[in-house]
Amino acid sequence: MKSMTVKLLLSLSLALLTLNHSAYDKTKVSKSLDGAAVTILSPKNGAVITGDVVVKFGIKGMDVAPAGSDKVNSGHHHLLIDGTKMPESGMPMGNNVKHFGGGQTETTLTLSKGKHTLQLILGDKSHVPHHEMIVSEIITITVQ
Ligand SMILES: [Cu+2]
Repeated sequence: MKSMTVKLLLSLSLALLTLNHSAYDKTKVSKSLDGAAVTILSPKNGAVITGDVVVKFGIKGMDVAPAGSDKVNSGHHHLLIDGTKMPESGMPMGNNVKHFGGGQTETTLTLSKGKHTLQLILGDKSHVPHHEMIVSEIITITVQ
């Protein structure tokens, strides 16, 4: 009788787990390596910039590879500009971020005058953030 209860509980919790993770199958999400990080190398936080903004992307502990690449422990950069909400775990990032699916490590932005925030997010070959998510600090710049 006791073992039946245990079995029932086990299958119940398995069913719950399956439900919880139907939109987020961790077995399919690319894993990030311990210590992996992305950084906005330039501009510096607080920079005041006249004209176009050249943004340089840094990465350590993982490699940059184009979208679609099967290279292990890799991803491509995504830039969140004036973002208010982080991408969803386990879902491909959409048009709310700029994709650098060619494996680019810098870009030039033409931004309106005023304050802007920038943040990098690494995504795997399918544009899905890794687990754990690899994101940079948010920097604030002023375009004049
Ligand atoms: Cu992408």
